[in-house]
Amino acid sequence: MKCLGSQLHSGFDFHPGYLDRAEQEALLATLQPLIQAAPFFRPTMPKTGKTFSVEMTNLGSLGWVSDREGGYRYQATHPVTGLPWPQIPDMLLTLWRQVANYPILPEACLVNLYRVGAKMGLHVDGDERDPKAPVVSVSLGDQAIFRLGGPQRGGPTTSLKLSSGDVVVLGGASRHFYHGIDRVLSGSSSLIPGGGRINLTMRVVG
Ligand code: MD3
Ligand code: FE
Repeated sequence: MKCLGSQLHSGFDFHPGYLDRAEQEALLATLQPLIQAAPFFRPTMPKTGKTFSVEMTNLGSLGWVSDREGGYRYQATHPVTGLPWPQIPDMLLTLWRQVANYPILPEACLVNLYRVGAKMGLHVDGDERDPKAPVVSVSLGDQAIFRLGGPQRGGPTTSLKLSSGDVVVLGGASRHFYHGIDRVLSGSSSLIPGGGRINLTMRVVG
C-alpha cells in the first residue's frame, strides 16, 4: 500500500505496475470487440452542450453518459446504438475482487479514451448512490499526469504520473476527493494502436 503525503489514510491505494505488459495486451485484446460493439462516443456537458475532449464508452449493466438535455446519469443502453452495454469481462471482475476490498461487484465500467490533447478537469464523481463503494481504476497506454485534491474545490492538490498497467483504488474519503487528468504524455507507450490512453473505472452505482 502506497500513500500520498496529505492523502495518508484517505483510502487511496496505488498499485504501480499491477498488470505486466502481457496482461495489458490481453486486457486490450479482450476490450477490442467490446468497444467495436459499443463504440466510443463524445459526451456533452449539461446545459452548455460543450463536448468533452475525452471519448467514452461503458461495460456493465449500467453506463455513465452525459448530454445537454439529460445531464450526467447512468443508463442501461449506449446513447448512439441504443443497445445494452457489453458485459464487464471476467478479467476486470477478478481484478476488482483482488483489490477493491468490497463485497459488491461493480455494475459499471466507464472506459475513457484520451487521444492527443484530451484531458479531464478537476471534478468529484457524485452520480453513484453507494457512498462506501470504492472506484477501481486501470490505466492502459500513454502515461498521464493525474491530479488528486481533497474534499473541497480549491484545496491543495498532489500530482502523480499514471502509467500503463497501474491500478488505483479510490476508497474511503478519497472516493469523494476532487481529481482530474492534467495531460497525457503522447507517444510514451506503444500499447494502443494509434496512440493514446485508455482508463477503465469500475463503479458500484448502487
Ligand atoms: C479519485 N477518470 O472517469 S481515474 C473518471 O484517468 C475519472 O480517466 C480519470 O476521473 C481517468 O471519473 C481518473 C482515477 C480516479 C477515478 C475515480 C476517482 C480517481 C478518483 C473517484 C474519486 C477520487
Ligand atoms: Fe472522476
